[in-house]
Amino acid sequence: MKSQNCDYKFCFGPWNLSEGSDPYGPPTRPTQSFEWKLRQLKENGFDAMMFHDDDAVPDIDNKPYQQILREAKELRKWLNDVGVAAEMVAPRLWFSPMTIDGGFTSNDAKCRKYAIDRSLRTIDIARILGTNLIVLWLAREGSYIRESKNARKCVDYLVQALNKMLAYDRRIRIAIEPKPNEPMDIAYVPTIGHALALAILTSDPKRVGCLIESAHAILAGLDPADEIDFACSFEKLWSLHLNDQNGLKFDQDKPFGSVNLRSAFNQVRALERNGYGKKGEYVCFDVHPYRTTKPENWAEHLINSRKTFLKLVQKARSFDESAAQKLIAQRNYQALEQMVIDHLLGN
Ligand code: GLO
Ligand code: MG
Repeated sequence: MKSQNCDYKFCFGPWNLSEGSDPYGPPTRPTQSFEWKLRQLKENGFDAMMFHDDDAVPDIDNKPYQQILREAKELRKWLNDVGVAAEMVAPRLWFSPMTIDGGFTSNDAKCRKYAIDRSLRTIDIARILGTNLIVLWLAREGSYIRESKNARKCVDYLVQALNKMLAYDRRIRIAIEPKPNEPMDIAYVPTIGHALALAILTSDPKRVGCLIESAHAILAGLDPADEIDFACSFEKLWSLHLNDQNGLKFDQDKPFGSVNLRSAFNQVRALERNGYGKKGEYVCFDVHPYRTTKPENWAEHLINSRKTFLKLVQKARSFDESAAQKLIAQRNYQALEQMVIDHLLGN
């Protein structure tokens, strides 16, 4: 089902209704059930939910295979009943003690096997939830201490893991979500360029694409709109985490457009010109409520991100393209810039 008044479909994940803990303090809001989160999603006009494997099947590492399948089926029924789709499933390869030194690129062969096995369970869950999209945020694939790992070998390990996943189910597509740092000092797949280059090394490059998160591009010193155009040039942008980020610091996951409205406008323009969403792709907001947010305002960062996005779609569609083209032909970029500012300010 599409949201009203717009051609885009929207989603978020259960973790986007986080409870306010940070590395320096405990939660600031009470724990909420998955049912409550699903209700927030539905009531606020979203169409789908993103899942980590253990959002779908909690405590997945301690459950037998048949039980994992059974619980995934129960969840599918629940989602069908409330009319919510599953956008993707992502293996959470960064919580378990087996992934302390990396998932696919751990120095320990047993740990690498754990990461692959768990990713195959993720595929089982995705199949049951009715999505063929597997998202890989390669959180711990990198190093804190450069000499502790062999980066050349790690590229091979990543390719081997992707190949195992691709062979396990011929229908899945893998979207790599690059991020340059945090939790690692430096990640092995920091940008969209790296993700798409890695795809070429796999056994089925057509089924390996990417997911852009605005904040991750900014953390890599890149422009999210240009990253969108780049990925779309390869027809590889299969999902999107819109948010915002105030410069080079910890991953902030701020509401979309809250730091840099002009950059948000340019991201929406890039999506519009590439026809993002026309093949069923979702606009997801990977945003977090502030630690200070009161329980009664819990979902507002999501509601506001969607609201800003929809307003920017209108701004992108009402931008006077022919006036812009005239200024471009005259090389009058100063006037072009002011035209954009006036347009955003509503003058
Ligand atoms: C963290 C990532 C994270 C992923 C999610 C899906 O920085 O953005 O939120 O998007 O785990 O894999
Ligand atoms: Mg993300």
